[in-house]
Amino acid sequence: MKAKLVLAVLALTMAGCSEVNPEPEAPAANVLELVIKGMSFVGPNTVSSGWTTVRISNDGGMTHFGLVYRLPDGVTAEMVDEQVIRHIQASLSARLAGDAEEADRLMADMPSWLGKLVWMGGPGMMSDGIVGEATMYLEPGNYLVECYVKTNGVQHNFNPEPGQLGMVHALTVLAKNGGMAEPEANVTLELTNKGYRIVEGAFRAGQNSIRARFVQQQRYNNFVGHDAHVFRIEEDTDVVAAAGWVDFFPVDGQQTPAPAHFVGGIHDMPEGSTGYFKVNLEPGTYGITAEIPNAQANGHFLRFDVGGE
Ligand SMILES: [Cu+2]
Repeated sequence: MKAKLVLAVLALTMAGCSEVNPEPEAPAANVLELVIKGMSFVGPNTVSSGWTTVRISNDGGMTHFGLVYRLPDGVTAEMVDEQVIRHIQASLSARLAGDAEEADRLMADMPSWLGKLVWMGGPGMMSDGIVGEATMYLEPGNYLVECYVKTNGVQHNFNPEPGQLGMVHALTVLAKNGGMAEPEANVTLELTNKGYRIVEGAFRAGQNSIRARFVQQQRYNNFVGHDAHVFRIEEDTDVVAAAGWVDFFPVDGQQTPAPAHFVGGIHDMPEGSTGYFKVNLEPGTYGITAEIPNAQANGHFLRFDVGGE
């Protein structure tokens, strides 16, 4: 009798356990992990759709980034390489050689589908040793992850070998939704035509998750738009040089070595969209700047302080 009762109680308790305390389910993660080897991204070429984290570990010895963009139907990585990247590199080489006319001609000679490439975020400027991370909502389709920082007058996305890609990584976002939840954030940053505004929260020491709201967006010189790149301001940092360095268009724009320590950020996204990025910050002073021409004069510069714990 007693044994039966104990068994019954035990059975009830166990049943109760499985109902009240189910195995906790780990939240779904949908992450594309890339590393940098020489002038290439290395990692998978597919990821599930929906909220998607692109995480890039940069221990390649120099500053890089990972712009993510969607290709229109019928446009391949090879077409981007041949008709856009090689033209821009040839233009840069002509300008460095003093032939401004040829440089301008090459920049004007772009395929009609150029305007249909959709910049969809991706990790911003990362100095050596930084892990860049950006999270965007990606629809299924064909994308590229690209870095076009310059070293010795050569863009990282350019490979002098015909038919070979540089820092251009083909990515297929699959129809299957990865089920990842929209990230949380401790800072909400708005990007408008006038610049940046922190509308909620504050930067802190340690890991930060920033919600970037692209309230207004436009293309400058047919290529770049509002984005956010975060750099550390030390006592000896030339802030004007660092804020201006991210401007892609001058021949020495984005030319390594970078004049400051860049800790990450997020690239352009379409007006009305929201993306997230992470930066790990030590106490100190930081600046946020954009890839657009004359970022600081356009208001696209924000200085902020991070206090100790
Ligand atoms: Cu690079």
